Amino acid sequence: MIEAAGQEQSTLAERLRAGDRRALARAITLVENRAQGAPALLRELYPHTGAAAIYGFTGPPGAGKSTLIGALTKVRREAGRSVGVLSVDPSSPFTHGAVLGDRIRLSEHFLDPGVFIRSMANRGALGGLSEAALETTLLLDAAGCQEIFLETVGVGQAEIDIIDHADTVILVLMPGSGDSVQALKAGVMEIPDLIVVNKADHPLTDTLVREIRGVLALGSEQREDEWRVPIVKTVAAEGVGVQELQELLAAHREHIIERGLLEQRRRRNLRNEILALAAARIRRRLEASLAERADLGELLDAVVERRIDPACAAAQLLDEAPGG
Ligand SMILES: Nc1nc2c(ncn2[C@@H]2O[C@H](COP(=O)(O)OP(=O)(O)OP(=O)(O)O)[C@@H](O)[C@H]2O)c(=O)[nH]1
Ligand SMILES: [Mg+2]
Repeated sequence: MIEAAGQEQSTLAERLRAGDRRALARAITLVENRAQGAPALLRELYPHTGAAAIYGFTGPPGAGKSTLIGALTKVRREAGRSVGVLSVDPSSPFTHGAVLGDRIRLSEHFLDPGVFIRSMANRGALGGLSEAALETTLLLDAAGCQEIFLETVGVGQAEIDIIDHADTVILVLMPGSGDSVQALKAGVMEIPDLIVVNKADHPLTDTLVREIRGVLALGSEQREDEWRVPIVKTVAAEGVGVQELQELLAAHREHIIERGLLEQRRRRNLRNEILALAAARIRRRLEASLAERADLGELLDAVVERRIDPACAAAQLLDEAPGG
């Protein structure tokens, strides 16, 4: 039985590596559902990943991320590159909305065998959405997608985790995105590698560009990678500015490869991922051990009755001294 399951996994991995779309779709579902075979599949495929160029697009709802990715996909397909798209929506409990939006925005690519599109929402990924997104990115990479576009909505913490899997981070804003500019200014979000002001057909476009310039000027001395963050104006729905954006993405990639920064960045991201996975394991282990501890109820009573403070209780759970 175990033998048979192993054999089936290796067949799936082989089919996936050969570019079989159904195998890829099935593998992603396994990963999303944390199915039993998923870890072995990822273990087998991991040595065959790392070749894809990964671009992460983030920004407020409706800014035009999907439309831009659709337009870029077209440009990259014309250059003969294969493309994978993963849209992640941490705010939505359902995948259906995202799928529907993508279907419209990316519809012209649906029949192209060189393009693979997938959406993922909170509901879809048991456990960590960020983990499922990373694993799906690895699957797309192993399946031979040369360019991977990750899309995630918002500028909060969960989104940033997902975008951390990217080599190049693109923030997409539209006129009226004042909140996002504030988030940048306040340091809620790290300064991205490129900023797109989409819907540049709107009269308030230049006001937004000026605001962004102001924020970028504040932090420019601190940037260690010597990359000047470009602001690109686009009208994604009409393809305006998309070629320029493509050229800047290529320039950024060249910049980070030439200086060894790509390797450095991936190393940093992988370090964070290992830590996050280890932390999740410790948490699961802790929760399992708590279920078996009889004194937990008493300890909780003591905290509820204000005899012990929560920090001391936590230390006690771990059999540590209360000091730290
Ligand atoms: N006027 C104008 N509309 C645009 C432009 N680009 C996209 N849109 C429209 O804006 C709406 C949202 O575009 P999407 O590409 O779905 O935006 P998104 O950022 O992916 O949205 P979410 O995934 O829901 O966060 C759609 O109706 C697009 O047709 C543009 O440059 N100008
Ligand atoms: Mg979208």
